[in-house]
Amino acid sequence: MAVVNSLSGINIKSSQNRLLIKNGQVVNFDGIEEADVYIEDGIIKQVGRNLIIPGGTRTIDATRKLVMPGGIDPHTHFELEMMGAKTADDFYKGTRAAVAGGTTTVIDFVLPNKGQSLIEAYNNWREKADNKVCCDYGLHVGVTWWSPSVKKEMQQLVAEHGVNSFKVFMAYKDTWMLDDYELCQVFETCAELKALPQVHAENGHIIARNTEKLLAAGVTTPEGHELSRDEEVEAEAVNRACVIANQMNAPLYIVHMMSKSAVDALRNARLRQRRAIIGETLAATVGTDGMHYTNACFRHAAAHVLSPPLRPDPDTPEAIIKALAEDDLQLIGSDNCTFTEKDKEKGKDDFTKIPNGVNGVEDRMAILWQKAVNTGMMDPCRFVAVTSATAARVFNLWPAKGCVAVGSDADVVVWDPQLERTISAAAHHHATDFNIFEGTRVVGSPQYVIVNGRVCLDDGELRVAEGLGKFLPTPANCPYLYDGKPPLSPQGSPRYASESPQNSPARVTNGNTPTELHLVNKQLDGLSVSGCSTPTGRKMREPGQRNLQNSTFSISKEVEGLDTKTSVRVRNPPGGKSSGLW
Ligand code: URQ
Ligand code: ZN
Ligand code: ZN
Repeated sequence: MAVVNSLSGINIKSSQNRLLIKNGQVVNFDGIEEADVYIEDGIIKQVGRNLIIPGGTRTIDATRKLVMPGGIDPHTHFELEMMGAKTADDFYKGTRAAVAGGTTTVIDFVLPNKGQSLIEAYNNWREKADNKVCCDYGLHVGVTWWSPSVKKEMQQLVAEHGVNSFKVFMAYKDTWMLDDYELCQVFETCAELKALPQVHAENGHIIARNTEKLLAAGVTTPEGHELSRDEEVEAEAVNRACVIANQMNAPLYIVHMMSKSAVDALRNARLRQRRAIIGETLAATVGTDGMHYTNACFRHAAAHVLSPPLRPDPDTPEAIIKALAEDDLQLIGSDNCTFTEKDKEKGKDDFTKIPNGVNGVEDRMAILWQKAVNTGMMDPCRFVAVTSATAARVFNLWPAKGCVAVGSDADVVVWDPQLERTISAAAHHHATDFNIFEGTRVVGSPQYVIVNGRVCLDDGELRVAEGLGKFLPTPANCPYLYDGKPPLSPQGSPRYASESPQNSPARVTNGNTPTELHLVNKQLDGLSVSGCSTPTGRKMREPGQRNLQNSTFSISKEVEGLDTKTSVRVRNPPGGKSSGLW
C-alpha cells in the first residue's frame, strides 16, 4: 500500500520504509555502543549486532560514523511577529533548516499579545505550523498578561491541548513583561498543574531606565543594546526568578542564559532550591560573542542583536561550554528568530527598534560539536544529552524522542566527525542572508538525517517533505520534574537539577538513599572513563569530576579502531528504571 503525503504528494511508504544503519557507533546520553539500527514504519525496531533484516531494506553504511538521536531544539520562533516585523523563517523553511543541521524536533513559542486569549493564540500557531513542518514540533505557551481567565486557559491548555510549559518575561516592558506578583501566580499555577514555568530573565525596569539614559546621551548604535542590559541585569533576574520559583514550590526552566554572571547566579540558587531548575543556553552563546556590537557596519552589528545580548567578555563561550559539560547548564537551544536586513534596518537610528533575534536552528549541533567536543571540553554522550536527550526528558517526550533505542521514533542522525565545512549564509537554509556563524569552520556534521524513518538528509542531499512533521503533545506531570516528595542530597539538604541527567531529580526521589545516589554517580562517572570522552588523548580526571580536559579517548582512534569494549551501558535504560540499581 503506497502512502502518499497529501501535501507533498511524496510516496512515503516505499523503500524508505525499511532502513538499516550498519557498523556505526550508537551514542546515547548514557553510553556508546557498537551496534546496527533497524528502522521500520518510522520506529526503531532493533538495535544490536547480527540483526535479522527483512528483504527490501535500504542499508546506510555508518562505518567510522556516530549514530545519535535526532537533535531537539527547545527554543525556536518561526513566523513570530514582534517589534513591527515578522521572523523570516516560517515553519517550513525553519524546520527544513533544522533537519539540514541534524535537528529532528523543535519546540516553538506561542506568544499571545497582552489581553489576547491564550487558546486563540495557540490555535493560530497550530494553523501556521501543522501543514508546513518538515519534522515533529511541540509548543510552549507564553503568559504575557495575567487574569483569572488566563489561569483557566492554562488549565485548559494542559488538560486538552498537550501543553506542559509556559514562558513568562521579566523584560520587554509594555509588551510581554509581568511583575513579580503576577510571576508568583503563574509559577504557582504551573506547580498546581504539574507544568513547567519558563522564564526570560532580565530586569525590564533597569533596561528601560538605562535605555532612556543612553538615548538621551545620543547612543543609538547597536552597541547601546548590550550597554542597556549588561550581565548584572541578567543575573539579578535569574536570582529573582529562582527565589520566586522556590517560594511558589515550582520547578523552573531559564531560557537563553547568555553570561557567566547568570550561570553563577543559577549555581548559587540551586543550593537552596526545593525543585529542579533547568538552565538553557544558545548556539549563539557558544559560537560567537558580543564584540560584534561594536562593528562599524550596522548590518553586521544589528544582525547579532538579541535579548539577553551576547556578552563582550571573550571568556564567555568557553565558560558556558564548561557549564554545559559540568551540568551547571543542562541544554542548548537556538532561539532561532531571524529577521531580514530590511527588518533590522528599522533600528538604524535607534537600537531599541532593532528586532531582536538571530539564527541558530541549522548550525546549533555543528557549532557545539566544533566548540565543545573537538576542543576536548565535552564528550559525545554529554553532547547527546544537551542537544537532545535532556530536552526530551524535561518536556516529557522521552523515550519516544531523545534516544536511539528499540521502540523510539526513528529520528536519527548519522554524524560524520570528519565531515568538514565552513558555515556561510550562501550555503545555509535560512530565509535570511546573514549568518552569525559566518566563516566558522566546523569538523563534524550530519551526513544522514532520518526523520520519522524517512531519510531527509541523504548523504548531504536535503530532501525534506513539507507537512511530514506532526504536532507533539507534551503531557504535564513530567517524571523528570515532578515525582512525589523533594529528594534528599547526599548531605541531607535539598539538592536539585545539578545532578547529571542520568539521575534526574525525579528519579532521585524513588527511594534512593543518599549513599546509593553517591554510588550511582560513581558508577555513572566510571562510565565516562571507559565509554565516552574526547580527542585530546590525555588521561581522564578522577571519577565524579566531569572535567574532560585530560581524557584518554580519541574520536579518530575510537572510530578507526573500535575500542575493545563493543558496548558500554549503564544500568538505566533510556526512559526506564532498571530493577538492579534503582
Ligand atoms: O526573547 C525571546 O526569546 C524572543 C522574543 C526572541 N528574541 C530574542 O532576542 N531572544
Ligand atoms: Zn526570551
Ligand atoms: Zn526566544
